Amino acid sequence: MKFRQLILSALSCSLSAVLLSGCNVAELGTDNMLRPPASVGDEAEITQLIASVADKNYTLKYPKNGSNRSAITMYDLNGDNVEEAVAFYQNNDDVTHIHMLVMYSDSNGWNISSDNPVEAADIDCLEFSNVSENSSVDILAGFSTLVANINTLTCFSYSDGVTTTVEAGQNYSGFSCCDINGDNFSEIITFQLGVTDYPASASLIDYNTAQNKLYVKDTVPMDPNAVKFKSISSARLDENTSGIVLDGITTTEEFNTQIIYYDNLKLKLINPLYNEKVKNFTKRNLNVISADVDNDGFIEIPQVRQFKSDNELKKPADEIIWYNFMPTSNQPVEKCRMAANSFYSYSFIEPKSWTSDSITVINNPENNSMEFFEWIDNKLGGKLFEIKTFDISVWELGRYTDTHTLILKNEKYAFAFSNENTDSKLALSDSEIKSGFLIMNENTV
Ligand SMILES: [Ca+2]
Ligand SMILES: [Ca+2]
Ligand SMILES: [Ca+2]
Repeated sequence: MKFRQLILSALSCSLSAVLLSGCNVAELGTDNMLRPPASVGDEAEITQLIASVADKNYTLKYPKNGSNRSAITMYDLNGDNVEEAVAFYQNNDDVTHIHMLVMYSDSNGWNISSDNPVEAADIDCLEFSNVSENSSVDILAGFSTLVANINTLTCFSYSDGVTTTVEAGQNYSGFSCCDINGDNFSEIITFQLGVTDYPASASLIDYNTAQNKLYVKDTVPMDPNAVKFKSISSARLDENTSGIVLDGITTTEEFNTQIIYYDNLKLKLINPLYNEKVKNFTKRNLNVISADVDNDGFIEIPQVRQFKSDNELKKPADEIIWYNFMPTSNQPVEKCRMAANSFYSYSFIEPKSWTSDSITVINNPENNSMEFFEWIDNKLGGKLFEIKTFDISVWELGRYTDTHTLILKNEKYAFAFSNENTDSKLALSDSEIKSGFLIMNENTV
């Protein structure tokens, strides 16, 4: 099924959008994706080492989710600038276990640190994060069970060639790591989609040093209607608070956003946008995900509504209103508004001078255009300008350069505007129109 979907392009305009890194991100990779693969020599030696510990017939296993999707992942666990290797395999005679191998290299070549068989149907994901509050980065491996959306968390700590098991075993559908309480060590936030006997919830998993184990510090209910997460990103919510922002797809194929953060005073995990009795204001049909749209380091969450029209033949465009969510005020704070054209995947950032409901935007599919009007006393007022999409071959013929001014073009389309230059106080200059234009990426679900 194809949804109308808009994802802001990070490379598009002055207003760029990028999912924050710094913490693990579920769907979109972090720097480990950019890491070069092991040298051919290393890889051959590692492969040989796996074959030496596995049965004669074995299969390499690949994590299905997360940013590390290889059977062999290189990562410097102990910070000595030499990478260790983590690999997954299954002996063909024992399909009830997946083995996780930790390997390290020294002057003699590659060695096994540990071979950990885990009872599991498959490997869900592999992340690296310092949760055990020592000098090494821990290995967090999630294993699938036979029940969909129920995975099991495992944690391993590596130091000087030795891998130790950190007691874990929590169930989850997805998880993300970030320093959610500001103590400079990562915690794990697990998400459970609603499954029989497992209510939809988020849990804060912390580390108990004395017992060397992960434990559930707090749990908060989540929206049971979210059946899948489109995007999970750890992000700064305000100066003092980091949280996890989740864009979910609901049973009715709508989208909504939930925010999970930790209140250090109440010592509680909070999901402020979910309340069983109150509609989540981010519920939307348009597939647009949370992002730092103005590149100021704080994530924005989208609300989508339609512009107004006084005429059935003039279909209003979608408007995306972006909010910051500040835990201190526990209120969404409006950041900026955009008129969105999901068909041609672009949007227009409304200038601050346009107060709420002072303008409206109409989609004109016959003309391939989005038309901007004054909105006065609940009626369409004067036209301010239009943005029109031309097939690039048509634009290159040059027939429209008298009426329209090019904003940008790509291999497929030319985007151009025609400014009415009225004396309306809402009118924009040509350069203001150009700078408000933003290309978005289109994807399919
Ligand atoms: Ca190392
Ligand atoms: Ca922390
Ligand atoms: Ca921002």
